[in-house]
Amino acid sequence: MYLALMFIDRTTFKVKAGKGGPGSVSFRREAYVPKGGPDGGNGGRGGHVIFRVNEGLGTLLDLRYRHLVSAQNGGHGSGQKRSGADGRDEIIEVPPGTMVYNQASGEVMADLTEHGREVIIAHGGRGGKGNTHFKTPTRRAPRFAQPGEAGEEFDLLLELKLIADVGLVGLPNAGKSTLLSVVSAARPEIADYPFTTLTPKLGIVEGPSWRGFVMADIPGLIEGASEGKGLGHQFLRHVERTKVLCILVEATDEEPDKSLETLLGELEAFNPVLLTRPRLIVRTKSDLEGEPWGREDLEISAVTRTNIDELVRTLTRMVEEQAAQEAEENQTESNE
Ligand SMILES: Nc1nc2c(ncn2[C@@H]2O[C@H](COP(=O)(O)OP(=O)(O)OP(=O)(O)O)[C@@H](O)[C@H]2O)c(=O)[nH]1
Ligand SMILES: [Mg+2]
Repeated sequence: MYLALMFIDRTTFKVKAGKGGPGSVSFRREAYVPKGGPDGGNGGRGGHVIFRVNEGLGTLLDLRYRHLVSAQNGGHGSGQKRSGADGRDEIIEVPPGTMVYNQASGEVMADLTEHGREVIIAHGGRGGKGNTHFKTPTRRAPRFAQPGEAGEEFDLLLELKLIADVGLVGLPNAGKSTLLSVVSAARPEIADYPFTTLTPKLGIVEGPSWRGFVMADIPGLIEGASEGKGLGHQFLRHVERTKVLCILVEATDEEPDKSLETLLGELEAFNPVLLTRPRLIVRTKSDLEGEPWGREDLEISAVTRTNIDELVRTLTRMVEEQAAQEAEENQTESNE
């Protein structure tokens, strides 16, 4: 059942580890030593492409614009047995829960869960051996060295399962789907009649902070929803898992108090814990005429984009605060 509200964030790009540096062909040149032996050093290793889990990230948004991630090549070996420098590793940070697939084979290359964990996804090529390495009693002056090996290269597919952070709650026609469509890339159906939305839709909202959050548009709730009336009921259980509720009441609603009571009543009847969730009361369609109300935290219009940035900022802050609080509670629980 929860699957319906699960949303899969996906992105693809190519990773290319660095090539190993070539080994050097070199001979000692010293005064009074007529024929110096070989002294060519090894090439350095190519840089790896490494993935690191960062629990501060919530989506794959930051990676969406990358097409190729490549690490540095290893340095050349040189005379006096000097090794080339290793290429710099390239580190990509991903949120916990990221699955990394090889796009060509479909094979799972990594399943990244714990914060701080690092995995080498593409290994840098080994540096070539310098000619010093090839010296033998019968071959005192090898005039060759190894080239560096190529780094690994893969086309990757990353997937992350997301659960909604913010649930939009409102009567049918309140403007939930319209709001989702202006703050995210999601394209829910929008129409001037109730029950347009039949199944929940999710979208990723790019907020002011780099984390972003996931917003769920659920079918409108009506009185009796908690007992199974209308369409909202079966989806109320998804709202149970969101961090923040965003309650929408439209400006043209002639009985906004009654609507708000209905919505809160349905949430409570379904699960009283929902009333303890942080919530933001938003009056929608502020571009339309309506009686002044006063119980809203914010007035918005999706059509004129009034206060949309403010709404996103506020919700981002609320999601972050709630996430911190939940993390703290989990911590206390695990210490008990
Ligand atoms: N004037 C105005 N109309 C809006 C605004 N937001 C939404 N609407 C209109 O209100 C109607 C309902 O919008 P939806 O976004 O489909 O409403 P919903 O809450 O998703 O409705 P259901 O899915 O049926 O529960 C549509 O005709 C929208 O164009 C707004 O800010 N201003
Ligand atoms: Mg809708």
